[in-house]
Amino acid sequence: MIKEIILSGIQPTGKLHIGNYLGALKNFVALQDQHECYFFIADYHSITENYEPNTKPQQVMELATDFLAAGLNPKKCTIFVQSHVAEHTELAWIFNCVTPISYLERMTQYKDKANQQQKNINVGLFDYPVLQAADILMYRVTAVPVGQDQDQHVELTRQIARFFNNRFGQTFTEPKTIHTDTPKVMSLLTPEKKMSKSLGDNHCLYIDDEPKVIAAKLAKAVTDTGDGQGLGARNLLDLIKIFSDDKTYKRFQAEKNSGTLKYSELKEILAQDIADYFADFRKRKKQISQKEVEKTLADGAKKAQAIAQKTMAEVRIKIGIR
Ligand code: AQP
Repeated sequence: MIKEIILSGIQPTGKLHIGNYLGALKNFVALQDQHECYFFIADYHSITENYEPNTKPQQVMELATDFLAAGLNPKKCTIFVQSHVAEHTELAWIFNCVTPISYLERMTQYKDKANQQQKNINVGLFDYPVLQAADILMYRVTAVPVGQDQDQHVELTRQIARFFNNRFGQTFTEPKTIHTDTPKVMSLLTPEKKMSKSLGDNHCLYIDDEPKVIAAKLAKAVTDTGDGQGLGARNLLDLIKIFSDDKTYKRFQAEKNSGTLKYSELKEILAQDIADYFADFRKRKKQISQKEVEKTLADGAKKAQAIAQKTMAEVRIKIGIR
C-alpha cells in the first residue's frame, strides 16, 4: 500500500450535516489509520461569508469537538486551525501572483456564493480557491478527501502547482482527489441541490440532531419534485443504503420498482437508523472537554507549522524574496 500524505479542511460555519460527514469526515476517520493525515479548521475561509465575529471562536471549538467525537485521533493525525499557521496566507499571496484571474472567474462555487451574498462579494470570496491551494500544497499533499462540490477547486490546485513549478522550478506535487461512495448528498427539500446549511436548517440533517428532530425533518423531506427524475426518492433510498441494513434497502428498492413503496414507512425507519448511527457521536460530543480540544489544537498547530516553515523557506528562496 502506498502511504499518502492527506489533507482536508472544513469551515467552522455551524453544525456539520450528513453531507459533510458522508462526503468528507467519515473518510477522514478511515484514512487516519493508514496515511499521514492533516485535518484543519478552515477559519480564514469561513470569514469570506457573512458572519458574526463573536460566534467564530465557539464555532471553531465546536468543529474541533466534532472532529474528536467523530473519531479523529490526535495520536494518528494532525488537527489544527488554519489561522494558527500564518504561512497559509503567505503562500496564498505568492500563489495569487502566478494564478490568472480568468481561472478564478470560472469557479462555480464563487458564482453560487456571490449570488447568495450579493451585498458582500468580497475579494476573499473570489480568492478562496487560491488559499485552498496554499492549504494543500504547503504539506506536499498527495491526496485530498473532499465532496464532489470541491472537485473544481482541487483541479485548480493542481494547475497552480504547475504554474508555480513552471515559473520557479519543480517544487510542488499535484494531489489527487479522493471521494467517498456518497460524494454528493442532496438537500431534503430541494433534492436537485446539494445539502447545504445556507439553504436552511430543514434542508439538512445535522449529525448532532436529536432523534425527534431527525424524524421531523425527514417527515417533511420531498420525494417527488415533479421533475420526472425522482431525485428526492433517490436521495432517501441512497441514505437507507448507507444507514440501514442491506435487507431493508433491498426491500424498499424492490417496492419502489413495483410502485408499492410507502415513503412514510421508509422515512420512519430511516430516522431511527440515522439517530442510532450517530448515538455514540452525540454521547462522545458531550464528554469531550474544552481542555482536551485546546491541547489538540495547540499540538496540531506546532506540528503543522514546523512543516509550513520548511516549505516557505524553500519557496521564498525560489521566488527571490530573502
Ligand atoms: N452535500 C454534500 N455532500 C457531500 N459532501 C459535501 N460537503 C459539503 N456538502 C456536501 C463536503 O464537506 C466538506 C466540508 O465542506 P465546507 O466546509 O466547504 O462546507 P460547505 O460545503 O460550505 O457546507 P455547506 O453546508 O454547503 O455550507 P454553506 O451552506 O455555509 O456553504 C467538503 O469536503 C465538502 O466537499
